[in-house]
Amino acid sequence: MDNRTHATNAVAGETATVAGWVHEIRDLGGIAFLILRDRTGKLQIKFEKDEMDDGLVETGLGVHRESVVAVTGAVEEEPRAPTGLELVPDSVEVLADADPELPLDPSGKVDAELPTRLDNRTLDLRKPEIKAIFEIRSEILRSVREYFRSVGSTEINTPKIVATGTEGGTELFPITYFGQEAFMNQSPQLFKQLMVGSGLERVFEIGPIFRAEEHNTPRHLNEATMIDFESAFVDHHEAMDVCEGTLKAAYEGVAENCTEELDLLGYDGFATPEGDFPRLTYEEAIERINATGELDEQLVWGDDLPTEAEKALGADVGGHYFITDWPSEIKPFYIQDYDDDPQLSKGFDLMHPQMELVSGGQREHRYDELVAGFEQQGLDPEQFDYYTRMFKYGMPPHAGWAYGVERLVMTMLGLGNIREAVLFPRDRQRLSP
Ligand code: AMO
Repeated sequence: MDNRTHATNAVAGETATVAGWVHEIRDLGGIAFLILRDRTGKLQIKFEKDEMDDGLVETGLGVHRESVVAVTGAVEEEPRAPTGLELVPDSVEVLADADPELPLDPSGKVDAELPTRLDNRTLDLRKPEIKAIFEIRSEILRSVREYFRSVGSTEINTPKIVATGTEGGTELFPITYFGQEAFMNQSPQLFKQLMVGSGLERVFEIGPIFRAEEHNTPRHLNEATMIDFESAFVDHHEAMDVCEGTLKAAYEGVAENCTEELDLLGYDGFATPEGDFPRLTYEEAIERINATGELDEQLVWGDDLPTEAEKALGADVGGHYFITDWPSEIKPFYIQDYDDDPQLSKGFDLMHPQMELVSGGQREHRYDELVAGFEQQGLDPEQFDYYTRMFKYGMPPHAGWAYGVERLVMTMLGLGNIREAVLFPRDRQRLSP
């Protein structure tokens, strides 16, 4: 299929065909270099003008930057070349010429603003340090899948076009489905729960979710990728154990398999989280936040945590941690409350010092309590009949959670904007490309 030699696999003494992009042409007079770049790195191609065929020199040096070329020739050792090797060409073929006016400079010498980069993502990802983010994202997903399989979880795919929302009405994107109102799904929540009652028992899904978030922030997207997990016969504490294991597996996979990418991103010692993550109750969390004195107004029981509160607590804790036992009122209808204190829920969040990464909890699996929960939150249980009905036919106790993949990438790599962690972001301003 692709039988070229990659730039960094060239071996001195052999004849090789390399193919890739013209990163740069350096003309020193009698001698000139074409720096060829492919996904593995760069290779110097040497042109000695007086000693080589004129046509060959003209083609090799006349080509515009970022054109795609295939070059065949002898690979030689050259200590002065950046990689210690260079290729002396016998033939140069231009496979795709590039316009001399580039919308951004993939060599990175000229900085481009984020919107320009996102408009020209193809060129943006020719920069090794940008490509590295997506190699790492891919490794995170690989490690997470492997971890899920190791704990006996089956990968599922659930519909993205749905009749009802699950996470609150205002965030829904409506669409028309053959003349009927439908929505883009905000979360696989109800489907993954239905599957713990099926023969599968323990499932995960990695897929897109859609939210009509009004706010345009550095950590919200209107289309994101979620890693969802749900398991029968576990409680919220065991679900947190799997959540913590997943996060550690992702960091370990990256530490082990992405050393070059971490180097490119300037990491000097990439720290994988160690030890058990602290589990603070919501009550302890607000006490600690209030004690930092960072907030203008003290938080009271029942308040959701504003961004400044998350940051103050994150700085205080100094690593990943869970917040458990949230007030029932600020958690969704599917989260179970404590029987001895219905104000308190078995919902939890996994926090990075900078932001929330995961929400989850023990679910209400008892039919009557579930339907009562719908009514308490002002939802019509009739609309969710396809879901509640299955709770009449043997729904085991279960718990689960969901990560936002982009937030995981963003916090792992210290990216300032969530858009850096997604190829083609969807936000209030951006619907194309
Ligand atoms: P929640 O709504 O908290 O929970 O979402 C789970 C995680 O997904 C990420 N996330 C987002 N990332 C980027 N842009 C967004 N607009 C966005 N919205 C959410 C966050 C968040 O922590 N069904 C529950 C999960 C469960 O209980 O299993 C849910 O969707 O990292």
